[in-house]
Amino acid sequence: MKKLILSAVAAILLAASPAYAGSCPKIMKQFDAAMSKSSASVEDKAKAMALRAEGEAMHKAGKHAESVKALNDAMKLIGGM
Ligand SMILES: [Cu+2]
Repeated sequence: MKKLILSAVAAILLAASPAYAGSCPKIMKQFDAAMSKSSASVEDKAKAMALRAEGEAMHKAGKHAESVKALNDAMKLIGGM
């Protein structure tokens, strides 16, 4: 059931992709603020930084849904959400 909801959410995100164009920079800013306060391990921070870079690259490539997902994953790693 949870999987079903998640794939429905993913489908909506993909369909609404252009509407997310402005979300990525917002999340990146939130991430940078959260990173400076994060007490996550060095390892998790490194993983989060890699995901953030990936998210930024995908944002620039116009893949906003994927970008938002990577950035949110990065936020989770550093306890930012
Ligand atoms: Cu974007």
